[in-house]
Amino acid sequence: MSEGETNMEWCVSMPKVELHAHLNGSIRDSTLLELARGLGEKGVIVFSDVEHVILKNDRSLREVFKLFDLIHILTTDHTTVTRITKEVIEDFASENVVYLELRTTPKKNDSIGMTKRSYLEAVMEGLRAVSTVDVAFPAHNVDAGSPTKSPPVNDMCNGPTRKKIYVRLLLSIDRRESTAAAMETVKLALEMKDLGVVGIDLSGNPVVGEWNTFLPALQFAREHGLYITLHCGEVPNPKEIQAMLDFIPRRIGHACYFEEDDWKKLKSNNIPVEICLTSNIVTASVSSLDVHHFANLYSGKHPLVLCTDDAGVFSTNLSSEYNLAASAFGLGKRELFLLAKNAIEFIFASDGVKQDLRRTFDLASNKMD
Ligand code: 6MZ
Repeated sequence: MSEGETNMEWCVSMPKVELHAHLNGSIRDSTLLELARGLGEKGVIVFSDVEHVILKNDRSLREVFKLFDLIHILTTDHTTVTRITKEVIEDFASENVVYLELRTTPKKNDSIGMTKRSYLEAVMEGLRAVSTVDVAFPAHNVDAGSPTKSPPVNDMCNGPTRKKIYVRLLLSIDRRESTAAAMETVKLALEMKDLGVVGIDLSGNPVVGEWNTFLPALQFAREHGLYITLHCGEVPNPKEIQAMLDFIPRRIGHACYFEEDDWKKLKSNNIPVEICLTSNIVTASVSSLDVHHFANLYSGKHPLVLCTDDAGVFSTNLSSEYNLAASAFGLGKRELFLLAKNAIEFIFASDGVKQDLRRTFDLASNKMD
């Protein structure tokens, strides 16, 4: 592979690993508009009031969480959850994401007979509904999780072979939830552990809720073999950041408002960071890419992975995030490729999947220039 400059086309063609993508944040605008129009016709919402909210590009962190409340009104029924899951997976696969850890908050809505479990089953139905690519997911039986049984993921995905994407699920605890609700999510994740649920995420509006509310459920999850990733330092909250780092999660997301002691703790424990450049800039969690912590972590060889966060909400995709990192931080093809490949080491799936993915990247590297 040459040392040369990258461009968008090259970034799309490179295999990639996505580890921080929220299902309801990754929906196509066209789907959201269609759903909003439908609810408008039924008189549930006023379409003209929400159209511009969906299409708006600049969003503060506060506005993002207001938008999620709207998105949830549009999407939270079983059929729609299945549809958006299918579309989101197809969209990631179409830009050559070869491993996707998709996270979502199981939701309960008595009025439509939705339980956290039935929500998750609707998500799994969406995985099965994907027809344009092969989805490797334990509940499917096509994913053996072993390099001997599963064929290598299609190398550059441009050839005649069908694309294949590994998908694993993380169940999110929303910071608005109680300890009991968080525990219910963890127990559901444990029941579904053999079916492709690999971990727990703590997310939601960072100014809402207390770390101590979620800690018992997170401890329980870890004791029972689930991996944990935490949204950490998305707003300034020194005490919470220290408490989260003391928990030593498997990964954290964001790390925007870290102080010196936090960096020390993060680095000494070698905790990988999920970096979401566009999300951080759009929400003004970081004022500009010139001062983004990516540069310092990257030059210090700290484990990190580029991610989209909410590809729909922030109008981005993973290839754009790599392209952005290349231009903002002066990375060439080889550096970008290694950055993408290295993410394999921080995934929550089995060693067999990791080996298969390493092979995919090695095959691709011979073909990329
Ligand atoms: C914190 C976020 C987030 O779970 O309904 N979410 N939490 N920070 C962010 N940065 C912008 N982006 C998304 O997907 C949407 C939910 O993911 C969390 C929020 O809880 C949001 O409601 P699901 O599929």
